[in-house]
Amino acid sequence: MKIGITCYPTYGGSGVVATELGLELAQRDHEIHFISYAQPIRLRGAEPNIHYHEVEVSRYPLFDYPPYDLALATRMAEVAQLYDLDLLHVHYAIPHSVSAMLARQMLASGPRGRRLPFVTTLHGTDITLVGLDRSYLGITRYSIEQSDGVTAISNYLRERTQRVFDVKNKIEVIYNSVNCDIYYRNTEIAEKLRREYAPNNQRVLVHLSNFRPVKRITDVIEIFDRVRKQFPARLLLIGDGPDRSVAEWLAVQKGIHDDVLFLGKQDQIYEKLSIADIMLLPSELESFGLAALEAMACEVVPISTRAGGVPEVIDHGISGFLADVGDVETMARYAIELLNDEQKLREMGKRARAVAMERFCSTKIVKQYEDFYRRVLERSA
Ligand code: GMT
Repeated sequence: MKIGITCYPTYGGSGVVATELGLELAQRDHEIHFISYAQPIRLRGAEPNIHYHEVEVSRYPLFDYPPYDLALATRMAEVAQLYDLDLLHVHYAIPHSVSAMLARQMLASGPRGRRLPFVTTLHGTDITLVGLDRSYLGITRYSIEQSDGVTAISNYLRERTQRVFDVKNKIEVIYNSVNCDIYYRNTEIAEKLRREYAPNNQRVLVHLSNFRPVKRITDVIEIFDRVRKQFPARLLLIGDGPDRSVAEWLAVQKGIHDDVLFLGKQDQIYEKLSIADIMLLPSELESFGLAALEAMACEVVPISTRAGGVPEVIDHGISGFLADVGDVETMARYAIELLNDEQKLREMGKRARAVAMERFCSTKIVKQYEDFYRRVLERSA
């Protein structure tokens, strides 16, 4: 198949999922065309069967708000025409599904009157936060209903979309995935990184996100502070975003800032995960929690919240721990208990990897997307 993929190319789980899916599809001999305003961050250089088409957004003095969605629609239609795409797959509804809908209309009314179906994958914040804003609600619902196929990354997100948006079309759940060949506990790399990040054999806790309020970064610091009172430990904070300075200040106030390492945005996250014992993800809401899954694949035990789709990823007490949102005492207790029992920590880490491989391995999930695309193409033939 020839597939156009659009996503947010910078940091964010939806862009990661879209890019990894594109890479996986390309390896299975599909021709993949990424269409976006920048090259997706996890594209690993020149890859066979992968093409990237940049969307240029012209700026004019009259445009206080450059219309990216229109430039994107135009580019989608052009690329589809030039490369004879079979379908578009957009990740994140706003504005990508609206642009895809316009591209489909443009091609249908063009000289060849060709049909270009599009699939929308809902990731979470496009529905739970942004989509519910009244300025976007109507168009989000409309573009979902207009999609030729809709997928959601968890049962939680499917139900929530159906309930809140009252959309009539069927939403299929296809879980997020992780590349288990790249994400594994790499002991060779870990040895080198340990010298850098935990030279005195400290315990390593990790958090990975875009530091938005929904991630509750200050809870991460609170949990770490409690753990740090019991063991020599280091906290690796990977990512960046609006709540970084609040977290920095809290770490300073608690006198633990020397052990809280703000690493900023990072590539090759799997390397850092290889030295971690525990991943802290105390979010207010996660439709899935890709960061927890990536940790699990690297045998890092996730401690997270019973929020949104997280319980579909982490089995409490088996492949990680779950607590109520804001309950930092319980999350710290789970971490301390685990770090006190090396055998339990390692066994749970291994179980976490086994779950990642059995249920969320990208080689399995990519087949579900292929199958979904085929059904969409058959329906729209
Ligand atoms: O969590 C974010 O802030 C980023 C956001 C995104 O759209 O990129 O993440 C959402 O999609 C990820 C990939 O599907 C999911 O793993 C995250 O759980 C989801 N975030 C939320 O629901 C808050």
